[in-house]
Amino acid sequence: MHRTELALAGLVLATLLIPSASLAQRSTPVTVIGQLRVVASATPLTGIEPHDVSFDTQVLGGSGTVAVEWRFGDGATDTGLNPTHTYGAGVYQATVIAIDDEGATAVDTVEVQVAADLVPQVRIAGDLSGGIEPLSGDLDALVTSGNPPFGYSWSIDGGPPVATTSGLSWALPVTGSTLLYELSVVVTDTDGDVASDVVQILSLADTAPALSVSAAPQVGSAPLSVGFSVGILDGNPPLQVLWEFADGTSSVLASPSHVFATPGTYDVIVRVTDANGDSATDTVAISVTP
Ligand SMILES: [Ca+2]
Ligand SMILES: [Ca+2]
Repeated sequence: MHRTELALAGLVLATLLIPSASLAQRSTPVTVIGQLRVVASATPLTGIEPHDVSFDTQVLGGSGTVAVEWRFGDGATDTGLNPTHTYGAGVYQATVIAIDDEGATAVDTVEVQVAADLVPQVRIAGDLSGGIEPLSGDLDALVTSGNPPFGYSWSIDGGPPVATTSGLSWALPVTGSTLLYELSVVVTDTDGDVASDVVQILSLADTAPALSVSAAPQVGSAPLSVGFSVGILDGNPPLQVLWEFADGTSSVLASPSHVFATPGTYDVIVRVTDANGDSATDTVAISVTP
């Protein structure tokens, strides 16, 4: 209720206390003394330690001089109408007591809630595994403790903020180079305490394999046993190797040996496929004589 309304309510109460008959019998105006009332208010009612509260006292009615005393609920007191008080963490019933010259008393109470000052801690969770470019994913800042609400600031490699929410959807640039990125978040709680975390994400350059095949011997009489090998440059591991010997057989060994039983010319093909599907082939001809 607004103070003005409270004051009006007090006046109405005072009017009701006057017997209408006695008013009519008096020939001179009377001084009306309303019932003593007191209204306590405080602001702000909630906060974080150390929490400064301003109190206000509204005294209505009463006879003569009205004295007040605030009891803040933590052992401290004050006799002013508008005291201030600093609280530690806890829930307090702050009470104001008013006493007039005739010993009438009135009491009112406000509750003050003060939270402990906590320091946040933050841990980044989400897509952290890295891999072959282009890379993208989602991260979350998991905050424990601290005083909400929290502010967030994400950055990549110490650059300007890229997001100010608890989550980050990130996409790393395609550079053609293998680079280690640092993604970090700074969390600030409502009273300015700060926490941070950082994660590293490895972005691998996307390369395609390049091959150089070798075989020995490449010519000989049947049955001819040939040893094969392939030199591989680049490509993103793991690499898969497939040899096709042109006689209906194949091998997935890196350096297979193969026996050609029947005379003829065989165009042996080796295909290497990397982790993200890039592939290359090379061939070598084997001549088997009778
Ligand atoms: Ca805090
Ligand atoms: Ca690749």
